Amino acid sequence: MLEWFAIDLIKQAGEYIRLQIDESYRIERKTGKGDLVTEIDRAVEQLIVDQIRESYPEHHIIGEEGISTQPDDLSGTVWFVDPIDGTLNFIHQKRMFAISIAVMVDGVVEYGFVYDVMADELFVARRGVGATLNGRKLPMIQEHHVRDAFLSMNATWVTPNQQIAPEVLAPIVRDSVGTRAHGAASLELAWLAAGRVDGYITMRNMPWDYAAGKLLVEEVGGRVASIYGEPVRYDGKTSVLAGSETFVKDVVKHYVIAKGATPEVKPDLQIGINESYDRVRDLLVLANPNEAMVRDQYKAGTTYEPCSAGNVSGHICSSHAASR
Ligand code: 2AM
Ligand code: CA
Repeated sequence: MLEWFAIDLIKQAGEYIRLQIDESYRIERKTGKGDLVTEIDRAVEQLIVDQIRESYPEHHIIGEEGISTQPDDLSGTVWFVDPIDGTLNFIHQKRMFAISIAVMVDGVVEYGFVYDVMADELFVARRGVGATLNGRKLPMIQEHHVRDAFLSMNATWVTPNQQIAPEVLAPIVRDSVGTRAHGAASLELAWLAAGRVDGYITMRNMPWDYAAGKLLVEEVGGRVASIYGEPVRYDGKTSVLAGSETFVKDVVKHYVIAKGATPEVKPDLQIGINESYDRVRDLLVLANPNEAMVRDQYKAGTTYEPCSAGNVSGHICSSHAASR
């Protein structure tokens, strides 16, 4: 049965991580100094993907490290796999990271598994049946307003960032009982389901970060939405606002909407066609100091310019690219 297969798999993967955690391993940067991947992340994803493929060859797998071919859509059975959620915690703290696996069938998440590897705590959710922690059923969560909530939220979102104006979320930090930054979305959602925190907010998660944790929260009566109160999407990056129904409504109504923040006004990226060489000259020369060559390439192809909040933030030439 799928549930036992997944539990066995996640425990095996956890055992592998525990054996490797004190060994030396390669670390690579992905998008920045805080976005890292280790060879352990990749090895764990490979272990999980191999076993799913062997037992369920017709299923699709969407893994953070992209070991398997990504499906074109979410039809059929899709596994969302994050081999190590909280890679920075794994590297620096050697604790507070999780393996997160969710199983979606025809667009609906049916199972969620979050395994806190070092604490040996396995959270399991089955849609419509409930959520458990190491086999014990989790009770329904308590209702909270922001003023009596203990929150999990990274400091990133109350400093200048690309996703939201800091003044939207800073009052939540001020008004709540306390805020902690735990750094592993799946665990923060699992802890919410277990009543250890009363809310979780992030502006940037991918489906493998939250799909399993979201079902855990929903199975104990909580709600998971975007920061604007919309359903979260499974086809790309999204904000995540999770807590009791009261908490989610309070945040959306009294903080997000009250500040006039909507998905339409948040900084967005628009890509237009560049029609003035002078507008992009400096950036082009930054990428290739040979201006004669740059000018030839510019004339020969099409140049696109991404704009964020009205400012040119980079350029893409048909024959080469540079950005800042
Ligand atoms: P990760 O460790 O698997 O990358 C940290 O606040 C949480 O956000 C972690 O769950 C982390 O997952 C996730 N995260 C970090 N960088 C991210 C990014 N660029 N996009 C989506 N999720 C990210
Ligand atoms: Ca990860």
